Amino acid sequence: MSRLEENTKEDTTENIQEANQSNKMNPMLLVGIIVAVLIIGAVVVLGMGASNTADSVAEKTENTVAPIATTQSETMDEAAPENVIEVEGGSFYFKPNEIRVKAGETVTIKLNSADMMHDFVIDELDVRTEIVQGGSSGSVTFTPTEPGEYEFYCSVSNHRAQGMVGTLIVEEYTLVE
Ligand SMILES: [Cu+2]
Repeated sequence: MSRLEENTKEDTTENIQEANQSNKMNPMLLVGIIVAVLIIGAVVVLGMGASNTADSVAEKTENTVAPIATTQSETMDEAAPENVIEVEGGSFYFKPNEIRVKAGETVTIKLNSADMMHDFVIDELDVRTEIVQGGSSGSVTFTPTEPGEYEFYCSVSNHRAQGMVGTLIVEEYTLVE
């Protein structure tokens, strides 16, 4: 056997040993990489899971909130533009002191206080605004069903006796085409 051949043989052996070593190293590296990937993957999945949960919570919150907002705006749209009757309350009067509405129609009475505290009350119809301060206003929405005349008054102190009274006239509902 020539020397060259021996060298080649040694080289080959070394190469095989190196290959064996690297084959031994690779599994450890692979395990390390797999563990790292699993950890990263778990973190990513958990992160996505968490954000998905947050998203769905946000969606649920929106879904819960939205209908209320819609209902409120619908209610205001129905009541606000057409059937609001503004009444001024002062010491000691209502202006106007005669209000006409139609039976079956929803009406909002908006009481604007010109001075001090007043409210707007109709006992028979269970109608009552909050007591409002001078310069501010309060309202009550109701639907009278029985035609007739109803007294409204201010229930603060002795305002009713001093003249804070008026008449709500509920007229028979008639179809207008
Ligand atoms: Cu009053």
